[in-house]
Amino acid sequence: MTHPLDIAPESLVRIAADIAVQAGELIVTLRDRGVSVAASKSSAVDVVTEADREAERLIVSELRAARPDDGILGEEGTGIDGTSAVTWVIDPIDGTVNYLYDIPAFAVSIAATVRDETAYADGRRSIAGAVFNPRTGELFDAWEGGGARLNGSPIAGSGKSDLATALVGTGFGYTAERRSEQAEMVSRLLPLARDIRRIGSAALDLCNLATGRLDAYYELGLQPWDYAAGALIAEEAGAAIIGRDDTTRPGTPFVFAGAPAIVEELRSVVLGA
Ligand code: LIP
Repeated sequence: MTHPLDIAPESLVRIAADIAVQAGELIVTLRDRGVSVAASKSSAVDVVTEADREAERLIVSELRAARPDDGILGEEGTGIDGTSAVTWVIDPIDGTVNYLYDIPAFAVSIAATVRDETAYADGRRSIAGAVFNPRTGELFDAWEGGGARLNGSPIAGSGKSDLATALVGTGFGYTAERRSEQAEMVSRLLPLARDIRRIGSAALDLCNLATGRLDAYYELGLQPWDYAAGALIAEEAGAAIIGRDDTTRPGTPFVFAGAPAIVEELRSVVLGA
């Protein structure tokens, strides 16, 4: 497929996958030596570790070597303007609290994105992405129009058609005010869905949606690095991803993702519409 930007997305996904595996191997090595909080961000429980920072340095170095003209946006502060059409959006450890507690649900997320004001709220569209869970060895990847894979094998979402029997993933922010708002949302949903799962990594939530381990997922307040790769993987596996209303693009304001038959009902229930 010749991409209109004369970029071969399938070549980018290989770069994302290879570097995600390298960074994944680094973060588990560091974890096994012992980890501590290096700093906090939006609140005392919104933490960053030295491993986050070291992994981001590795990812940036490898991306710069592979594609020196591209831009890079990283969760831990990297902001490089490129001269090509591609900006890499990276989360060196998505599921940082799980990493801190060594709960095996954290991942390296790397996405190649292009400008597109019609796609996500941050004005980008992912054209290739990889999410790697180094504890499970699961590597999820996708490129635009190329489908989604888990360890090289094609994956597809559940195609669930009723919310009442749907398993729904979600997550909660790091401030008390945001969590109070999210508690009201989940209290509306709980009586109307099979159950919820709070796994603690948006990237893995979206990849679980892509494999059918979840039927839907929503979250308020994600950052582009949380969803950039996972959302592409979920879309390429057949999920629909929408914003808080029909005129708002998905992204930081809201991500509602799921089997196409239930995603709008999920939004209505969560928002109390
Ligand atoms: C996390 C997300 C998760 C969300 C957490 C946090 P981090 O990202 O992946 O879905 O519920 O509050 O934002 O901070 O681990 O990179």
